[in-house]
Amino acid sequence: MTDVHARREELESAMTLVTKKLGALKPEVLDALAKDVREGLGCRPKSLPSRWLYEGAGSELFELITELSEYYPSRVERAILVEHSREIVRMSGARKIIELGSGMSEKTRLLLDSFYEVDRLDAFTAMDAADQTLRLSIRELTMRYPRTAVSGVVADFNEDLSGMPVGPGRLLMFLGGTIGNLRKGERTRLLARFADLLDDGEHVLIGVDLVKDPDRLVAAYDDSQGVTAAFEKNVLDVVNVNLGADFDLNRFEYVARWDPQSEVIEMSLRSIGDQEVGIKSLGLSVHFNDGEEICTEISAKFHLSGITRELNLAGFDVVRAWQDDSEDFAVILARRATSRAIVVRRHEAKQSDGLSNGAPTVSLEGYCEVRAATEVLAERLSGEDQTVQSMPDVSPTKWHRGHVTWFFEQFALLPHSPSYRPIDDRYLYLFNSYYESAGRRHARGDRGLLSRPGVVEVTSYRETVDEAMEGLLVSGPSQEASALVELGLHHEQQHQELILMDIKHVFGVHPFAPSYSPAQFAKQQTAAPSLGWVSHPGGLVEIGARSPTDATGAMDFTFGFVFDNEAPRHAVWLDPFAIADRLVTAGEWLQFIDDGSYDRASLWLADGWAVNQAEHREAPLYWSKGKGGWEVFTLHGQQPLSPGEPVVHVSYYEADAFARWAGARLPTEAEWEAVADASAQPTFEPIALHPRPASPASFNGELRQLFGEAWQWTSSAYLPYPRFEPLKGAVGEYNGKFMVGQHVLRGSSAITPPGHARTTYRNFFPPGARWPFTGVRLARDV
Ligand code: SAH
Ligand code: AVI
Repeated sequence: MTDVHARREELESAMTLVTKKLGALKPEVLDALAKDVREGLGCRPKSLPSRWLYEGAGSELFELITELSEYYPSRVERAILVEHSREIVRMSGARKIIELGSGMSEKTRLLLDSFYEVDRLDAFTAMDAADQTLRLSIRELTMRYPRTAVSGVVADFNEDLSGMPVGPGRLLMFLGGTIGNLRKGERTRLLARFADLLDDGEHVLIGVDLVKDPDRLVAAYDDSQGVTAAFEKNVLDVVNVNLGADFDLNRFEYVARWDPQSEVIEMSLRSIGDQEVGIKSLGLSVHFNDGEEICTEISAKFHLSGITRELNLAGFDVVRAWQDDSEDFAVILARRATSRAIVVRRHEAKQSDGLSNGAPTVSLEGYCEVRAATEVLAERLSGEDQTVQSMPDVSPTKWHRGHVTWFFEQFALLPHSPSYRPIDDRYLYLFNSYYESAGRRHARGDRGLLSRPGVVEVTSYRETVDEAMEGLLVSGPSQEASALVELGLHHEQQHQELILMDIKHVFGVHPFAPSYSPAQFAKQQTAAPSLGWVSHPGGLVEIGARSPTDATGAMDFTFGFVFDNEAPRHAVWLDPFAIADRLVTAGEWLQFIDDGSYDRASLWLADGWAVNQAEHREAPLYWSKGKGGWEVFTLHGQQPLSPGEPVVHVSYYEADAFARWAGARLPTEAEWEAVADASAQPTFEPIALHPRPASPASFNGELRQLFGEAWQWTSSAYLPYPRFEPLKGAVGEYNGKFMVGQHVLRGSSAITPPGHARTTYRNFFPPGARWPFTGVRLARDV
């Protein structure tokens, strides 16, 4: 006990000492701090990059952290290095050591000693953003290793690695678990940069903290003596001293929490009460709501398999990984692969797993491909076709082509291409859809009144923006700009589907029912394969996608693109249920009609019944009775109704009434996703234009028509998932603000562009909508 008390007192006096030592930053560093503070505190959620934690008293507070009983990583890494340093010397074959985020290179000395002993330490270069700490460290190391060329480079490793010494025989060390303080996208980029800078056969040595019992993790980052809290709060002092801010550190409390989903410790400072903080040098006043947090740092924890995969994708092969007996921490030696292997791996990574879901990528080719696909859809349409708006929900093709272009102009070019000037300021008004933050806009229902700009002007608008986008894409856009372009491409794909469903409506109200595509159907089979049921035992399932934002709230599509409404992944309880193995067919719908169902109030929700009465509904949209029986209007023109094809263009009310009539119900979106997750994933089939009959069942339990035929109404209201966060900035208006009065549809349709669908995709429409390609899959309780 006495020891603990004495230690505590020692720590307290050390903390008082170091918190008084607040040095001012150099002018060039000050600019970087000003930019980070302006950006990080100017948006929601608020954040500050963790590199600033080490300024002022930060580095010394961190040294105190490493001595805490709860903070095991430094101790454990040190023990691994003590035990294995000789092996590392031998296996790396290195003579020049470089350390990133070196701090005081305290543990590193163990390793350096082993190199030095056998005369293999020709050079040691320490790289760190914290200027004063680095100087101190270099002074000590120069004395310790007189035969070695010791040098220091002050740089932010996320921004500038140009000070990296040349080879051969380099070993690049990144110890302490600091790689976990990077966001996923930063980490991927940094590892790839390491591979680019090193030569074939050179090595990296990386320390990673491993996933473990959350209680131990939280204790390590929220110690009983409050040293970590003082370390995190120090960043506010750094802003106070260097930018003339008046943060009152007593009005912020430190919070550390474990996020089991992303396997990250999130550290933040939470405002105690509403408050206004002035930042004199920036001429800013920042408001904090009571309880609002500033994310100051994340500390990701790893599994050996995951970090090995990340290293492989970046271009390294793990030579050896050393762990302590409790598997708390790992030190990994990895060898830089051949340049050819790196090119192949990166190409494969892009094509397949995790890094991209095969849909648009932010390469120039990816951009051009999506943009061209829109023009291919519009090619069949005359200027007049492209101008008509047949109802307020429908937009003219010409407007869609302009609007998707405006999206890139407004969100990618204007903020990220300083020399870009809009071709015509009026387009910013005409082609804004619903973004309040982008200013005033033309009324949605009046889009069909715009005879000008004509299709020729819209085409040249597209070309001008494409040219500027090419410039942006080849200039190596920032992570934020790339993410916005990626969002813009998925947005454009959504409008490709809208172009087709809207033009179908435009042609559908035309007295001669023109056809969009003259191609005839392949002869449809008439009978539907019999309907089967796939059972699910129920229980706790997980649905949804990983969040498309990182810990600071910035867009991060490293794990594949998803819209914000698909996240976060969360648990849902399901009771046992069964789901139909195919969609409801037109033939089954005919039986529903023939049974007088459109006239039986008992089958209908009140709102649906009211619509039936007001509009004399008796069949799905686009169905009509012709001389030879029921006909259906399609993008191929008027066609006889084929009983085997899936029913499409029914409202939620109709879907719900049909399910009741059939003695079943609609699935919830969680039920749909739970079964879809275990079934065939969406393919890259080209657009079919009209839903096709189900293939005969090949074996039990196979779900057919999940994707590519008709969107499937679910009984789930379109609501935010638990802990939903809209995207940061103006694009936060993309989805979240529509989360009322609509229902979720799952799957995709015969007009969804290839590569756009996902198992977690949440489409949504008001319950009365019939002009989208909406169909029905039944479910029932078991
Ligand atoms: N490697 C030491 C110190 C770890 S503390 C150890 O294991 O004990 C993390 C170090 O990384 C600090 O010295 C900090 O200044 C540095 N650092 C953090 N972010 C940085 C950045 N973006 N660029 C350069 N150095 C950074
Ligand atoms: C430097 N880095 C590895 C530390 C960590 O464990 O993430 C920083 C730290 N922050 C709070 N405690 C320690």
